[in-house]
Amino acid sequence: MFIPNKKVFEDRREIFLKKLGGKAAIIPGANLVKHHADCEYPFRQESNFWYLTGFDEPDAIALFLSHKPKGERFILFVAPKDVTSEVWHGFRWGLEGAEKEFKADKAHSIQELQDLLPGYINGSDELVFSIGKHPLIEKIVLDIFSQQLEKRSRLGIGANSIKSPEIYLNEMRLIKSEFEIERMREAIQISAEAHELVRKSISFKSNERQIQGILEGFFLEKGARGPAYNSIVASGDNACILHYTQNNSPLNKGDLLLVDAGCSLIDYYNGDITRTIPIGGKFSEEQKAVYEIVLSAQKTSISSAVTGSNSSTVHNVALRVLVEGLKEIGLLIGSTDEIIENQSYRHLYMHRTGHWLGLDVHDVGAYRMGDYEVPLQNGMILTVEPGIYISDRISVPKGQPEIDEKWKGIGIRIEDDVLVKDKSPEVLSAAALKEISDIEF
Ligand SMILES: [Mn+2]
Repeated sequence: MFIPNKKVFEDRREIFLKKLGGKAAIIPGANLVKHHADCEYPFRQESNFWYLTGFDEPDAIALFLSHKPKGERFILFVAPKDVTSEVWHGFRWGLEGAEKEFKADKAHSIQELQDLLPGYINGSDELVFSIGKHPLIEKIVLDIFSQQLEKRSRLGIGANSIKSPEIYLNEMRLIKSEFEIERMREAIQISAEAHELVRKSISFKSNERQIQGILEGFFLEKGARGPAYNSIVASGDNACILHYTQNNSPLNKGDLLLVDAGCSLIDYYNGDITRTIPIGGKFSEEQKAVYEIVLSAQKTSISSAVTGSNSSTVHNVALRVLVEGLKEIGLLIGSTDEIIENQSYRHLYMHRTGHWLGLDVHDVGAYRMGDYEVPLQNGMILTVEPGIYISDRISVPKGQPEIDEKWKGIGIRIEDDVLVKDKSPEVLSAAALKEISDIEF
């Protein structure tokens, strides 16, 4: 059974409680979700709840009561021990485990939430709860809040507003601690090795689905929880569908294969890597030309991901190289500035160049606030993933050249996971090779 490093979670709770400054936070965990009939999707804990508790069971709720004295601030409501239920569904920590192993100041059965919650949050001027995300308990929280509002108008006590926990947790989660960076290294290393294994096995495989099997089998083999998100295994023209997950087409030797996949560790840290490789071992002239543009955009973009830069710069740097390259091969015409200004590249490159990566694959944290760009800092981890997707799904913008058939069906993305540092960023996914000389065979 996995018991996470207790100190890590204690430290996080301390920082969170300090940030709350007198408020009472209600942070629900995830519930099981029905797949069909009596079967559920694999359990996936809610990331904020996990980040603060390390508790990996469904139907739990954590309270953080910064208005209470030390020793009464961290309360867990959990599913109680129940022999019959545990025989069917597995071990539970119960109330005692929640206090002993997960360091709750006090644990209760989840059944008691409605009765006990008002007492716990009394005395706090503000509540912290994410509205719209937890339908099972939202009514309980809002009923209590509404009673408190009434009380407040008569007696001057009780909560008078509800704030989002994201205000406090997003900025904590955006900067990764040393502990988290190590966990991310492991998730990303396993993910990178899986991509290497795919390339080495591809000659013996004939369908996208078999590649998915290699990836996800490797994740489990290495002790990960499984894929961090639905693996994208897209050969040929399928690669032009950004979130293609059918993964059931035959592999043709002359095509490219785009694989966007990463694992999630037992404690939910994720890798997110994309590689595009020639199925038959050699790029065609056109495939190579497009690959070189994307690779060059990606490397230039990665080198701009340093302390003090920002995610828009990382995107714009990649975009400029892509546009220049597409002009060179005749798929765009005109001035680079105008093409960018008018977005007349969008039929070939239609997404941003990256995102934060952590407990969520698209991790929390602002990229910009209005006109203000959030500067990159040591300890942030982001993906850098430019691409070019050539198909006739999106019509060519006015003034741009029609696309010659020889280019169609080429979809290329190259994605690495990058740790921001002062001088040069560290590519955590470097074990997955991407140079043409390394991936041709
Ligand atoms: Mn990504």
